[in-house]
Amino acid sequence: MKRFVVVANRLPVDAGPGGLVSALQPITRSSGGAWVGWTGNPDERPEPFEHEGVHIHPVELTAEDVDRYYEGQSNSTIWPLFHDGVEPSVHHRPWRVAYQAVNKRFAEAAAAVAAEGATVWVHDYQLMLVPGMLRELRPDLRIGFFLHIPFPPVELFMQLPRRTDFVRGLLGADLVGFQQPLAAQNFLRLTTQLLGLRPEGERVEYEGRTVTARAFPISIDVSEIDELAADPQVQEDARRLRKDLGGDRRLLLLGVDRLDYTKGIDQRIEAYGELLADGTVSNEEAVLVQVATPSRMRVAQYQQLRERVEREVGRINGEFGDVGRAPLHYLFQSRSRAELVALYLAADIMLVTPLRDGMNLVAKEYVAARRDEGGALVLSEFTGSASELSDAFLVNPYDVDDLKRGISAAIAAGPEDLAARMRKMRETVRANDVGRWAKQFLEALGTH
Ligand code: ADQ
Repeated sequence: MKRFVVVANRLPVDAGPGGLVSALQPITRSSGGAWVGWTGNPDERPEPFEHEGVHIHPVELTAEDVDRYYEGQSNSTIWPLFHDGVEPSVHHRPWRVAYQAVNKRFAEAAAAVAAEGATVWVHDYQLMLVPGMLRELRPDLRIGFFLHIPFPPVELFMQLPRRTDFVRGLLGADLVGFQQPLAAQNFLRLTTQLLGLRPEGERVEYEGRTVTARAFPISIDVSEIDELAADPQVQEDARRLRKDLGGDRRLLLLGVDRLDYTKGIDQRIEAYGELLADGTVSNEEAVLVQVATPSRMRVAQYQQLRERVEREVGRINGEFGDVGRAPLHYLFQSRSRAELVALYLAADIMLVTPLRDGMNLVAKEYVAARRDEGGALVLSEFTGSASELSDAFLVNPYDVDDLKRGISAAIAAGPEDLAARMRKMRETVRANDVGRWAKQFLEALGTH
C-alpha cells in the first residue's frame, strides 16, 4: 500500500523524458509511491513491477477500449470540445459507456494500491470521472486532479452529453487544478449552473466537503533543457543543421508540434506561403522547418489534417522551391530531446501558433534553450504560455494577416530588442519550473 499514487492514462515507462514524468518521478520515488496507468499496448496487463524506484501498476485496455474510451470519447468528443470546438466534437453513446467503465477500472486500481489516508493525484481529460468514483470507494483519501488541457467556456461545455457527470466526477477531488485562472472560473460557474452550488472565491462546498479550484500553470524541466543546450555536441549539431539547410540562408523558422489540429500548423504554413508569395521572404533567404510528431493517427480528423498539411507543403515547395533548395522542410517524425534542443538553438524564429492550447511546453523549451539570449518567439495568444511569455511576438492565429504581421515583426526586430525580450522570458521560465509546479500543487492539496 502506497502513501502517494499518481493516476494517468499512460505509465511513465518507454515514453521519453517528458515534463510530467520528470516532475512526478522524483516525488513518486522519494515517497515510495505508485503510478497507475496503461502501458500503451492494447490487450495486455503485465503484473505490477518496479521501474526506477516507482511501483508501476498497469491497467488493461482492450482494443475496443482503445477505440471507444481513448480514440472515441477522450480524443474525438472531449478533446475538440475543450479546445473551443475547433473541430466538431463527435458524440457516441458506446464511447461514453466505455469511458465510464475504463474510468471505473482506473479508480479501482488506485483504490487497491493507496494506503489509508494516502494522497492520490489524478491527471487529465481521459480520467475526469475518476475522482468521484475514487471518493466513493475510498473516502479516506486526499484526492487531487489536474487538467492539462483548457477547460471550455460554460456555453461550450453545456453541449457535452451527460455533462453533469463530469462536473460531479471532478468535484470528487479536494483540489482541482487548471492551467489558467479562467478555466477554474468556468468550472466553478458550472457547479452553480448544473448543481446549484455556491462557490465563494476559489472554493465550493459539495456533499459536506470543500473543493478548491485553482490555476497551477505547468512548466518544463528547465535544467534538462539547459544542460542539453550547454552540451558542445548539441551546439555542434545546431551549427551543422544550419549549414545543411544552406549556410548562406539568413533565416531559419521552426515549428515543433504533435500533428494536431489545435496546434495551428496549417494556418502557420499558409501564412508562410503568403509571405513567400508577396515577397516578404524569399527561398534565398528563409527556410521553414516543421517537425510534426505523428499523433492519434487512427482518428479521422488527424488523418485529414495530415493530408491538408502535406498537400500545402507540396504546393509551397513546388511553387517557390528550386532544385536542391526547398523553402519548407516537413518532418513527420518524432525527434530526441537532444535533436529538439539543437533545432531550438539553430532557429532564428520559433513559431508556436496554436488555435488553443492548455499551456504549450514547446514555447517554454525554446526559451529555456536560448542561453545565448538569441532567437525570437512568435506565440499565439490562445496558449496558456502567452499569459507568462508576454514578451513574445503575440499573434492571433485565426487571422493570417496578423500571423504574417507577427512573423514580419520578429524578422525586422533588432538584436538588442530580441535579447531584451528573451532575457525577460528566460527569467519567467526559470522562476517557475515543473518541479515547483508539482510542489505547489501538492502543498495546496495539503500533504506534501
Ligand atoms: P501537448 O498537446 O502534447 O500537451 P506541449 O505542451 O507542446 O503539447 O508538449 C509537447 C511535448 O512533446 C513537448 O515537450 C515537446 O518537446 C514534445 N514534442 C513535440 N513535438 C515533438 C517532436 N516532433 N519530437 C519529439 N518531441 C516532440 C498537453 C497540452 C498542453 C500542455 C501539456 C502539459 O495540450 O497544452 O502544455 O499537455 O500540461
